[in-house]
Amino acid sequence: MNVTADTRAMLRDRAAAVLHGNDAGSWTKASPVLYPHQWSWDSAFIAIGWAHLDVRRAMTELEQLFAAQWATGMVPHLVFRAGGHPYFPGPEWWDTSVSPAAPAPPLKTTGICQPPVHALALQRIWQLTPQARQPEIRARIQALYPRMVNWHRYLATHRDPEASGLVTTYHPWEGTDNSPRWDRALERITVAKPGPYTRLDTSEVSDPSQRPTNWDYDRFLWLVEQLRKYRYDDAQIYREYPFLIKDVFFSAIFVAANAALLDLADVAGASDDDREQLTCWLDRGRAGLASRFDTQAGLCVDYDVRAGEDIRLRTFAGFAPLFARTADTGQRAAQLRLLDSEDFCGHPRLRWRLLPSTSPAEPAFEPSNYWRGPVWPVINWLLWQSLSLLGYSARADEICSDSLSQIAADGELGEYFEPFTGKQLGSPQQSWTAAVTLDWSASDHGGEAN
Ligand code: 2M8
Repeated sequence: MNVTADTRAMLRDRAAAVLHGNDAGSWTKASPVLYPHQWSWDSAFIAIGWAHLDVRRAMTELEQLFAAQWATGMVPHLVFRAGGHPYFPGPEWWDTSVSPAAPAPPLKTTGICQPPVHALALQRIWQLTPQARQPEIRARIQALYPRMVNWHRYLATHRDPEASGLVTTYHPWEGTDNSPRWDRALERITVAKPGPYTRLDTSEVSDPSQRPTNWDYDRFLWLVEQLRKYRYDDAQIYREYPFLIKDVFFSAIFVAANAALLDLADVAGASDDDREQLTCWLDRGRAGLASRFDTQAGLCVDYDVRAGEDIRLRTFAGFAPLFARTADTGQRAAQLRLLDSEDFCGHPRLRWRLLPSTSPAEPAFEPSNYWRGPVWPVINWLLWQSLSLLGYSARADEICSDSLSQIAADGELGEYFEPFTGKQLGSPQQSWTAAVTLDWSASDHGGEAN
C-alpha cells in the first residue's frame, strides 16, 4: 500500500512532536513515562531522527551518550538522568561504583550494553548533513570516532574472548528482553529470590500482559546481582557467570556497524591502525555469522555458551545474515524466501507484511507480549536499511510503506504493534519509533536537515 504525501507529512509532524516532547535538552527520553532516561541503542535511533530536524542536535545525542562510556570502552545500556518519572531498577540496584571502569560520579549508568547501532547513526547523520554544516559536523565526527572505535574494540575483545566473530551477551536487557531466545537459558538458572523489589513498568502500560512476567523479572534482577558481585569485570563474568549467549542479532549489528565506521574513515581521518582493526572485526564477524547459519532452517542460530547448546527458534534474530548484509548470495536467497514464507511476513493472519519479533508459527509466539511476537518498527527499520543496501529496493520500499501505514493506522507512535490487528502496544510516544518514522517519511525526499 502506498502512503500518500499528506500521510507522510502528518507522520513527520507527529514524529517531530514526539522527539521534541521527549527532548531533555542534550539527550532524549526513550519515552516519557515508561523509559524516562537515556538508553543506548534508543539514542542511536533517536539521533537518526534528530538528523532530519537538526544535525547538531543529533550529534549532541550521541556525544552525551558516549560521555558515559566506561574505561573498558563499553557504552552502557542506560545512562540514568536526574529528574523525570521514577524508573525501576534504578542506579542503586546496579551500584556500578563497585567497578573501577565505571564513569565517575555524578554520571550513573547500568553495567551492561546494547546493540551497537551508533555507527549506523553517525553514518546517517553525515549523509544528512547540509553542506553549510559540514565543517562543524566533520570536526565533531572526528572527535567522536575514536570513542566509537573503542566501543567496538570492547565488543571485539571483552565480549568475544574466543575471537569467534560473535558477540557474547550477558543479560536479556542487552536488547530483546523477554525474547523466547532466552527462555531455556533462564530456566536453567536457579535464583534465590532477589529483592525485595517493586516493579513500576506493569502499572505504566495499559495491559501488564504486554510486559515480561514476574518470573522473568526475578531472573533479570538476580542476574544483575551476580554481575554486581563480579564487579562487572568481564574476565570474571566469563569464568563464573551463568548466562553467556553468542547473540547472532547483536553480532550482525556489529558487522554492519564496523562497515559503517569504515565507510566514515576518510571523513573521520581514521588512522591506518583503526582501519585495519575495523576490517579485521568486520571479516571476523562475517565468518562468525556464517558459522552459525543453519542451511536447512535458512536462519542463523544463537549459541548458549554455558550450556554448549544451539538456540533453535524462529525469531527475527535468525535473519542476522540480512542484518549484516551478507555477500553470500545463497544465504540471501534462502533468507528472502523465508522472510516472505508463512513462518514470517507471509503468515496469512498478518495485517502487514512486516517482520514480527517471533514467528507466529513458533509455539512461544504471543502476539501482544513485547519481544515474543509483536512487530517492532526499529527492527523493521534495520531490515529495510539492509535490504535497500543489498539492492532489494522493491521489498525494502514495501517495508517502508507498510511500516508507515501501520503507524498511521493507529495514529500513535507506539513502542511495538500487534501483528494481526496492527494495534499499538507498550509505551505511547516512543522516541525511537518517532525517529525511524522521520527517516522513513523522508526517504523519498532526501531529508530536510538544517
Ligand atoms: C526495553 O528494555 C527496558 C530495559 O532496558 C525495560 O523493559 O525496562 C527494551 O525494549 C530495550 O531494548 C529498549 O532499549 C528499552 C527502552 O526502549 O526498553
